[in-house]
Amino acid sequence: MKLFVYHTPELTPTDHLPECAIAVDVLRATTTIATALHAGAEAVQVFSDIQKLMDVSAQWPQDKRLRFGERGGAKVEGCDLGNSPLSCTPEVVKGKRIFMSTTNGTRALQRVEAAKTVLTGALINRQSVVNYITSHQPESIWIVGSGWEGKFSLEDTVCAGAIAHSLLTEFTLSSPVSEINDEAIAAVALYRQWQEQLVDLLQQASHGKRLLGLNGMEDIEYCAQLDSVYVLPIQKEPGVL
Ligand code: 3SL
Repeated sequence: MKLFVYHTPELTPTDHLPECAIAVDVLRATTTIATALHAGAEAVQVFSDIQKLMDVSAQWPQDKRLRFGERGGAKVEGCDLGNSPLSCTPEVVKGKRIFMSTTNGTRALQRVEAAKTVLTGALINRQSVVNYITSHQPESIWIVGSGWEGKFSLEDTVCAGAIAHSLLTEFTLSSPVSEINDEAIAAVALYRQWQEQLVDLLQQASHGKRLLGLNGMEDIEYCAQLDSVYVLPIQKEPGVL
C-alpha cells in the first residue's frame, strides 16, 4: 500500500490519480454527507457551481430533492438548507436526493472524482472508511483534505491522521506500507497528540472559529465525534455518492 495525505486539493499531483481517493472536509461537508446518507438520503450529488446545482436539481421531482448550499459558512439564498449535519435527520432527508454545493468540500471531491474508487471520510465515519480499505486493499490511497480556500486546515489534517493511524495499525499486518509521504506522518502525529481533545482542536481551527461566530458550537461537537456513525459514502458515478 502507498499512502499519501494532501492538505488541499491544489496540492495533489496533476499527472495521475490513486486507486482509491478519500475526500475529507470535517467542517462540515463530508460530515454532512455521512450523516445524510446514514439518515436515509437516496444520494448526495455535489456541485462546485450553485447555478449548475439549481439547473440540474430543477429536473428532479420537487418532493424528492433538497438543495444544500453554503458559502462562507452561511446558507445560500434559494437553497433549502445550508451545510449543517444537524439538519440531516431522517424526517428531513429520508428518500431524498441532496444536491449540494459548499465552499471547499465539493471542490476536493471534484478534484479526485476520476479515481477508480472515491470515498468521503470524516471523523464520524472514520472506521467505515478504514474497514473498506482494509478489506479491498487498494494499491495506492490519497487522503485529500479540503482546507479552506487553498489553505491547510487542522480539522481535515487530524481526520487524515485518524484514518492513516488506523490503516497503519490494521493494514500493515496483511500488506506493508511501501511508501508514505511526510504529510501522512505529520497528520498521524497531530491525531495522536489530539485524539482525546478533538472538540478543543476543532474550536482552535480557523474554520472552527468562523463557525463559532455563526453559532456553530453544536455542529463542532457533532463533527468532532470519532466513529459515531457507520456509513460509507462511495461514489457511484462522477459527483454522486
Ligand atoms: O467549505 C466547505 O466545503 C464547507 O464544509 C464549509 S462549512 O462548514 O459549511 O461552512
